[in-house]
Amino acid sequence: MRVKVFSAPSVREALSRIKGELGPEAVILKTEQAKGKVEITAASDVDYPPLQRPGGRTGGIYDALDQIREKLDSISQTLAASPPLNQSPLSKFYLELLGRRIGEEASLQLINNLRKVLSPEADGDELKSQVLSQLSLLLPSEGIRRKPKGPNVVALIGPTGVGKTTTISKLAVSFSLLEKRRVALISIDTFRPAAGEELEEIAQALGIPLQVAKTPGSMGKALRDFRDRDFVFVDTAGHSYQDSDQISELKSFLNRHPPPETHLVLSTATKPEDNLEAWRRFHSIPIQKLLFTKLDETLSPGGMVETIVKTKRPVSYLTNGQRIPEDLWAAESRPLAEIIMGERTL
Ligand SMILES: Nc1nc2c(ncn2[C@@H]2O[C@H](COP(=O)(O)OP(=O)(O)OP(=O)(O)O)[C@@H](O)[C@H]2O)c(=O)[nH]1
Ligand SMILES: [Mg+2]
Repeated sequence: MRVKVFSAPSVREALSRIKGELGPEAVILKTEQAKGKVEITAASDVDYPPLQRPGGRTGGIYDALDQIREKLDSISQTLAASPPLNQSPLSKFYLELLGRRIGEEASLQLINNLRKVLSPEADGDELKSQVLSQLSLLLPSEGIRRKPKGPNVVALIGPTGVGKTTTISKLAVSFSLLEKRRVALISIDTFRPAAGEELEEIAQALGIPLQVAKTPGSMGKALRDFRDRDFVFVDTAGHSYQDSDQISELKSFLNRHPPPETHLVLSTATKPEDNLEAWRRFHSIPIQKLLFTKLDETLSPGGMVETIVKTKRPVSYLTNGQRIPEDLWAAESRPLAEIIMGERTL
């Protein structure tokens, strides 16, 4: 048996090299990720050619080569004894993960974690339950920070139209009416005239104060005015993430005391690569959590996984509709994994 490690930027490329070098019958023994690369250990049934000793010579280099050959044989046997990925239920499952738009890197990470905990024959119920447990571990969740001594300032930032203002309204209703907390609202309004008016109605209905901050100074004043509140929710006008000037201006508003806990709001109806690009653009502002909206508008919630794994940020809330406040859900890792695997809906 011949065993070789192939390193390539993507699984597809590694597989095509394996096929070219070891032939179509090659068996995948192990798959690993390393610094933006995929390493696949593959084997074929072609044996190492026996060592030719000119004139039957022994000793020195020939004995050393014999030992190396024995070592290689024993490594091959050990690797061959582990379940080959392309014959196990895990290989089918890997394709399922890709079909659920989980992304190559996160899918490989999940498969590798599963290999550590699953017995080789695991299938059916055991596989499903371990998948959900391992996937939950990749999806941290954490609600809004709750310092006993307020105010807890929470800012929602993100691309245009993802649902920031609607989500602020949901949070305001939920915290003030349902939890009976003292809530105030701030709307940062520099880029779009009358952005604050969108929250006026909800503030009036709830009888909670709203201030519109047009400069970083007026943001500071609003925070001082609201220092006796339990929660202050800060709405920001949407930004095209192409515009780095607007993002630095937003940063100067949020660079205040007490520092807001900032949630990046992303729509699940947006492609994962666009969400990751938004993360890169907004990342000059410290971001503590991710908040995903519009779950009702996507058939592939798996796209969230890649963003969560790559940004290493926990998810605070999910939203799945326009109703205030009904369509707001505190994120939890296990139900999130179940949603992604199509085992439940919100
Ligand atoms: N289907 C669906 N629509 C939503 C959800 N959240 C918000 N919306 C809708 O998305 C649209 C935009 O929502 P906004 O809250 O104004 O979005 P925004 O991020 O504040 O937009 P800008 O301030 O312009 O950046 C509105 O029609 C909302 O009703 C959701 O979870 N599901
Ligand atoms: Mg808005």
